[in-house]
Amino acid sequence: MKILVLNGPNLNLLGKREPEIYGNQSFEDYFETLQTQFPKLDLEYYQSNHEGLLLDKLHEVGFDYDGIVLNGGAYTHTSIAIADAIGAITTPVIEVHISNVHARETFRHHSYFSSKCIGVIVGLGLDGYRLAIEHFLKESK
Ligand code: CA2
Repeated sequence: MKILVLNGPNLNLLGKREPEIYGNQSFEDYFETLQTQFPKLDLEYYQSNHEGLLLDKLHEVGFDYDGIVLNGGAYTHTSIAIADAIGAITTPVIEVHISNVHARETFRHHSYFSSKCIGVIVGLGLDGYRLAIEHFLKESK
């Protein structure tokens, strides 16, 4: 089973700044934990700060992989192009946000992605990624 974890802009800064919102662990470290938690899965991680590269990655894997866990960062609230890509691909996507976006600024309350995703997990910290993968695993059985 192949699952892509796809992170958008600024998520490469996790663990370096704003620990009160995003925690103090880097995503690379957390991804190693995820791989040990799901040793039988083919897990891939990709992060980009560039909208077009995120689109290219969705197009690349979105007809072959079994699931995509997407934290689009701030593009969640701005990108119709990424929303269109999620709608165009056949691989199911789960939207994840580390922070509870609904308890933050109003501009973070709207997501262009949510209606195109099979589910949304917000505010549970990095554990949201694990929960999304658990869901894909459960659905495949
Ligand atoms: O809560 C989330 O996961 C977000 O997707 C994170 C995005 C934010 O724009 C969304 O509204 C919610 C921002 C990621 C920035 O990550 C940083 C990490 C450390 C230091 C600075 C930014």
